[in-house]
Amino acid sequence: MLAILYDPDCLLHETVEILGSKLIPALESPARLEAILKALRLSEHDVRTVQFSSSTDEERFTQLLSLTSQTHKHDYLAHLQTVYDEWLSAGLIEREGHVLPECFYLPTSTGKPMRPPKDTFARAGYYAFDMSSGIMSESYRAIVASANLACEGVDMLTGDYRKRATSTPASSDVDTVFALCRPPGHHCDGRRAGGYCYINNAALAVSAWRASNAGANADVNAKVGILDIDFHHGNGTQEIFYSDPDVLYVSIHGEDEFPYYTGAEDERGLGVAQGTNVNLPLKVGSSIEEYTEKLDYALTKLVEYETEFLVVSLGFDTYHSDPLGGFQIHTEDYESIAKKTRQSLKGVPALILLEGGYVIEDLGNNVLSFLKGWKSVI
Ligand code: Q9C
Ligand code: ZN
Repeated sequence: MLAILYDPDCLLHETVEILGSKLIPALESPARLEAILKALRLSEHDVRTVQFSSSTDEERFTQLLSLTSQTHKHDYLAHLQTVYDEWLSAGLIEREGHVLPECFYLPTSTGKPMRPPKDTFARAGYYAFDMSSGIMSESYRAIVASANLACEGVDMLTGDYRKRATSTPASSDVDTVFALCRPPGHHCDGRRAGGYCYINNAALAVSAWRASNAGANADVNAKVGILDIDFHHGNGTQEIFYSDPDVLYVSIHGEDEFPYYTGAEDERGLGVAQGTNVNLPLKVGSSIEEYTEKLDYALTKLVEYETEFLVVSLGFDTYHSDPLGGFQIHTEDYESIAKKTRQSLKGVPALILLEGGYVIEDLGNNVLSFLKGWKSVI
């Protein structure tokens, strides 16, 4: 059974970005999630609403922060939580303003350790790698809600959900969870936001899954496969697991596209993790046939690895008319992509995390198409 998770707090984050020299509403907008929800509700899909509040569910919040801190540095997480208020009290922005970076961290040859600048204004650049990761009044609430959905998804898959929930039917038969995460996660690493991402939801899911295994006296190092099919390379996820042999990261993405400095085929993992990072860059303009070749190879890798838990970083910016993408992929193709994926990894518990996808009008149908393909495999 497939369950879909949503938290209304994920709608609260609404920031701006720079296009050319103009400040515009960020393409990663609440309207994306609203469009998906609308399509799901008009169809037969049952969406489970999780309303997480850090003030009422303190225990959960503590657990979430502790799992997140396995990936993200404490000072980075504190920055996400406080920078908006600090800018506001310093008079740098008005209430409806957005924190955007000015100067990024400069690597130097001085041998001095990295340290955050004393200046509040400057700090935004220390904790980001681009200008598509603005922070407004409600961003932190949405970031936490999005991260929590990834954890709730893992809980459902591992059965912890049964212990926590009282009114929901037994969920032991849930083998796939689709978490409607917003903001997305695959671009941010341990200490930097970027590409609309703040907390790496995929990495958090891995931590949650390992914690649950540890609690159940199961293999903590059991193999996790991450299939990243957002149009963009998941530089953050790659970075986080680059030396980890227990996670196989496989990504199909636009060649030489954002985030520009990562995603090449020769990035294969380090040391004992050599071979557990697989990048499959694909030329802009590629057809579904060319895409499918890469997908087949990606799936072969995940099967060979003997993936025990699958995380799918799912972006719909591979869509033909996406403003940030460049593949020739159409609505019906998501059905075959999902079907192939599920067929290859049938029976493996799967957590699907929403990443990008920016054509609001077609996003709902693309999601429905993907779900149709996934559910067709039984
Ligand atoms: N001014 C994801 O798809 N650059 N992130 C936007 C437009 C950032 C994409 C440039 C693209 C980030 C999750
Ligand atoms: Zn993307």
